[in-house]
Amino acid sequence: MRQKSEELFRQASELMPGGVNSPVRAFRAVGGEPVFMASGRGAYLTDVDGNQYVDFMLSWGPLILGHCHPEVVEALAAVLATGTSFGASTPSEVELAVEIRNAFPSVERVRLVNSGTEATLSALRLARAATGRDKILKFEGCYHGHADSLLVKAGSGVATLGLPDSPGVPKALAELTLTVPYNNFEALEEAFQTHRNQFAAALVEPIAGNMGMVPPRPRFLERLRSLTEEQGTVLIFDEVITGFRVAYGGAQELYGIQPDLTTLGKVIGGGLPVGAYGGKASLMERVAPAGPVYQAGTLSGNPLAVAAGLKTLEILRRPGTYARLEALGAKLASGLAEGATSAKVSLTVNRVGSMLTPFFTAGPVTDYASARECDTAFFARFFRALLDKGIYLPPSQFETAFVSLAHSDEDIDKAVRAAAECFKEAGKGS
Ligand code: KE4
Repeated sequence: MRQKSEELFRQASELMPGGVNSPVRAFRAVGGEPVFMASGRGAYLTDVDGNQYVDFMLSWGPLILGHCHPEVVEALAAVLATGTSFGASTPSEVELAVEIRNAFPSVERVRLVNSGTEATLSALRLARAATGRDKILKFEGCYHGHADSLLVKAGSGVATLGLPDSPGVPKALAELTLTVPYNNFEALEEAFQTHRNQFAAALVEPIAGNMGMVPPRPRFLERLRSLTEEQGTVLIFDEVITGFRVAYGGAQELYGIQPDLTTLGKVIGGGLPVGAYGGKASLMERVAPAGPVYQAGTLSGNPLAVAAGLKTLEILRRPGTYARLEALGAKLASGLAEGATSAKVSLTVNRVGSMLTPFFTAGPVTDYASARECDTAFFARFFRALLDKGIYLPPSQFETAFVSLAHSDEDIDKAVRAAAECFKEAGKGS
């Protein structure tokens, strides 16, 4: 079934930690061995053994147009003919900065980097420099890349400072990060009372995607915005997933809230390595060489990534794209929910637009604690059964699935039919 993948995984396991270049790809949350991919086209992946899958993982979010969109491939080919990297400014970087600013009015200045991690760590450094403060606030279950200050788990009490969430993170640094439950108003108020006027930044996924998909409670983001305003804390919206995904202007367009800084990634690179951070000119003008806050990158603004991103955004600006993404997302979510109900499986499907998560719990799922109530063993069986039927979900209960403009109604119908069978199969136990 997947002999070549298995052989490649054996080789990879002797060459790379866990046999992968990013942990979640290793399938440890779902069992079995990772599938090695040979190609992607539209909504489909083909693995090295020739098995085809309808892809709902979409490279963890970037491929909102699906794989190898012909116009994106054409744009990349045109750039390839002129060079791949110059380490110097290019006209296309200016174009992408204009498009980002047009889509995100809060982003008066922007800096392109090479990953979401780079974007968030740079935004935090800038917030600390601008406020002269060291403490930061983040939310349990939100992930912002692997910067030391962000690999921190909640301390013992809600308002106590953080503990390292990975070996190698200095305790002294972790103690500067406070982690509170997402969507928890009381914890938010307590944090800002206990550490009044001490937070340099509050960093949040305005729609969480890394505990599975969890939308903000009504008025939660508004309260966070007013508390940060009152106390001179830099509000950073991590829109690496949601930027250009849930709306062309991201979650801040959807909810009408302007953060001080925004981080972006994924979609703006169209599948190539990219990240960005930006916001108020009064903040961003502190970034080198305009100001003293240092940040740099050999491949920042890389012409290939910028070309793929520009073409992706151009296509997203065409009429009807977000209505189509909404319709596909709604069709998948309702199909999964109906299948679970008829199979008598406890399922809560959270969705905003084209990002969704089927949580194997009665729900509701509003934060990390309720997400952890999920029957992850059931999810693992469901994932593997779906995979064998040619449907590729993200290999973890605590990740977000996506649909793209390349998915057809038939693709969704196929996934819903397969899921209906897999609810029953997975329900029969391991
Ligand atoms: P990267 O450094 O992986 O480009 O971006 C980090 C990041 C920042 N902010 C948010 C909201 C993110 O979701 C991410 C990365 N997302 C994960 C999956 N949820 C990437 C997949 C992986 O780690 O392999």
